[in-house]
Amino acid sequence: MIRLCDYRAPAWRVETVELDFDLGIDASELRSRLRLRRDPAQDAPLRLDGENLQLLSISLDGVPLPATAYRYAGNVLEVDGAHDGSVLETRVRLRPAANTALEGLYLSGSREAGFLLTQCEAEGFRHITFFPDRPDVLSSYTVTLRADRERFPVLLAGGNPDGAGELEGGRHWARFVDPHPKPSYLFALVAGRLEVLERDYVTADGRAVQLKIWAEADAIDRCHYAMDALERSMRWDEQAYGRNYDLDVFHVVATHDFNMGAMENKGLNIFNAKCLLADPDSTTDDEYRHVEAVVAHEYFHNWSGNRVTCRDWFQLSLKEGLTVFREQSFSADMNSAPLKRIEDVSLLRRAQFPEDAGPLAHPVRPAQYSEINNFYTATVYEKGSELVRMLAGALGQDGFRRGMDRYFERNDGRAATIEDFLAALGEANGTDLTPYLAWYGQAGTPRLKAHGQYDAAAHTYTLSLGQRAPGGNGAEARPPLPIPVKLALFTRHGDMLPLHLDGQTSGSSNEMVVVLDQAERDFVFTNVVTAPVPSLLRGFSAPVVLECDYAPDELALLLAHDIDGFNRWEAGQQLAARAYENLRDGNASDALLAWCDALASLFGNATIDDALLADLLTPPGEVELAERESAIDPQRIHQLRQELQQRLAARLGADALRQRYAALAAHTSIALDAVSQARRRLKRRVLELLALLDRDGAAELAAAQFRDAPGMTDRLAALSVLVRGGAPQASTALLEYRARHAGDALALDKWFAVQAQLPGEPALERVQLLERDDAFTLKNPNRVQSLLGAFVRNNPSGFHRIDGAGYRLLAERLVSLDALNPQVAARLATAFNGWQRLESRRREAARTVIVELAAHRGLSRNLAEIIGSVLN
Ligand code: B3K
Ligand code: ZN
Repeated sequence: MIRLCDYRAPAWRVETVELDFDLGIDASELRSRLRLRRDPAQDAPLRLDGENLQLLSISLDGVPLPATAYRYAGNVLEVDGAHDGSVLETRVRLRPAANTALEGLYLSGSREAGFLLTQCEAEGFRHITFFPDRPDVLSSYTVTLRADRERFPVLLAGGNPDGAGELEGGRHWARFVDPHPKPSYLFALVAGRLEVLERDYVTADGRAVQLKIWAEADAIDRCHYAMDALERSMRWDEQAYGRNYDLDVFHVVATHDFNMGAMENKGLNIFNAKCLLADPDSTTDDEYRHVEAVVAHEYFHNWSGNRVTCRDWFQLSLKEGLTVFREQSFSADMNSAPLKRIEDVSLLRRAQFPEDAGPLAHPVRPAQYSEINNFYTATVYEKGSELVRMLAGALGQDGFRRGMDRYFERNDGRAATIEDFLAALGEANGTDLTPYLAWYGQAGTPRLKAHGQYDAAAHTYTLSLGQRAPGGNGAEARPPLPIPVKLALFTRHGDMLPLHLDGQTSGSSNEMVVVLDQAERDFVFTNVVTAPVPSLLRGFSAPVVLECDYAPDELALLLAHDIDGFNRWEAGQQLAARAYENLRDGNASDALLAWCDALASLFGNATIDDALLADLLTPPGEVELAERESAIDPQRIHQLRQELQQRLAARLGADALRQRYAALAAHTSIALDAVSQARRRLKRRVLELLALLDRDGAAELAAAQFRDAPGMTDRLAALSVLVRGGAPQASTALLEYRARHAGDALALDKWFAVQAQLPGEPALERVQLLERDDAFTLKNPNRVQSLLGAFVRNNPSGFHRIDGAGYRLLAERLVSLDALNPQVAARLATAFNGWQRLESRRREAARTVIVELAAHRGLSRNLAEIIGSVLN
């Protein structure tokens, strides 16, 4: 276990790094020269990290070391005799083609046509050479690459180009110098046959930059959208944060073999192809927005992550939470802000809330870990972003900008901490933000209880707010958190009331933020002329679960009238959850009626945005509904949710749905503007609802939509309706899709995923059948994710079979996968999270499987840590 409280500054730093690579697919050799600096206050021997390295030679200050002068064991190289200013030189041999973990130097694609690349974050650099592989060691890099020109025509590393030329025997070389000292996790190289898309860019502060996006020949035409997104991101960061790019060239590379979404290596971002490539025939609208967001995210890291990096991996959210926040703000500016907020909060609830409620829960700044790669979680990223959002809200737009300027200025070229961040934001605004530090240190989702009391005689409205820490160890002892609650009060006619907070003299407005910073507190509003309906936590102003005793008609009122798009949707979600409970408990159906009536009237309302309407017509997902239960039966939840949607569809009426579908389908376009995207989104939702009333009719419409679809959004939506509805047309459509997109890995991923999400019992057999498909392999993370990931994560009713067969399948695949790629295996294994809250038969079945897996010998540290935690 590594613990935050054990942090010590490095005893040895590396001032300059010179790396010389001789690249080959099977074997690559690397000579490294490190100029060392010693911390005079510490007396530790020189110890460098190094994993699975074949050491060929080693010398210190030009003198080859005898075997007695160094020891390489347990992934540490200890060297005697080094002093401040010493130069350590090592030569190692690496085996890229044999590297299936996709960490360090590895091969993407086939031996004949593929290319070499690296992935270092978090601790991959130690798989490349000996180094103090920790983020607080910042060094200047000079990298020289040598390789066969025919096989590796393109040679790239981070930094600015510093010469290139020919060598004997058909070989060539290229050198890169990075003027910005950086931690080893930001090192990268790429070598192989790649095509390039180029654009010139001039930064706001006048630097001419070449933007170069690299991809294999068959993919380069699909990089234009990413290039536009990159340019938009660069402009936005200049305008919103005053941040300019700082090298002469910015490389971006696409690979199909990547453990995550993308990586912000300095000057050489590397992307999973699914987060970079886009064209209308193979990319859905949602994926387009995702590409834009990930391109922006990685670019924004150049400041929030690279120029200012993390002192240690416990501070990971310092760069990730902040960068997600920056990315979300960018996406909100580029697209619709309320829709973006709905999407982000949905993700938080689907991915982070369950994580925070189970055995894998950890604070945004964890206190300990065994394998850091297991901590690139929804908590560190998404909840981390919510914490930054609260801080930004507390400071206001100008104050936050002032604080961010101070943060970048003061920490530029440093490895910083969360405390540094809060200090810079606070000091630039003359305020103390340290109370927010508590948010970073505790796991679990806090509950916010709200109760309102109207005094008609006194014209006062008292809002009582209380907070409750989530259960678990030490919950009672936790200090209260500052919880900003943005609120408004509505009349029963849907108008907003002016707010006068008792004791506050300044003018009134219709919306304000109160901060609950103690266990309980009353907020008294005066001059309230009528009993109001409160709209609380507007825009989701804090990552909490709100418990408020609304009556169904009050939620319906907010759903109809709230002008905060997010809260309008949120009122609908709360109402839908109550409607679901009506069905489940078989009692009163007041919420069900209110929900259906409110949506029926919105459905007939021509002024509402199509995309928002589509979201309003979607009840909380199965995972979110499960969060509200104690003995979870995922198949029953699925059935109830289907019934809920069927009731809604019936209330809207088959004719109205058909008419709406026809009107939306009359627009056939692949345009990416907001209106066209919104139409496609609503068209899909309407078709899904219609399928619950008129199976055959909807299947015919879907089959026609599939056949005539001008782009992937419509095609995939239609395919999904056919497959999930078990329509007779589904098998032909699947075959056609398979043939049409046979050469397109990203489109094939969607073909696997759509089938893996077949609801209920039949899913498992389908998954097993698809595992035998020629295109399936455990070696490719995207393919694993598209079949197994989609099954275990996005298909609760399929995965949680009562006979436990889903759990057994997952456990078996985890063992095979772990031997190839521990990071991917560990991520997949988090699907076992929450098994303790399953109803008893499933719980027993899951427990047996997990216990057996935990006892399996030779699990990677990654997988062992997840399985071990999940069992507790
Ligand atoms: N920083 C990388 C993630 C690295 C994950 C290492 N297991 C991508 C990102 O967050 O931008
Ligand atoms: Zn990131």
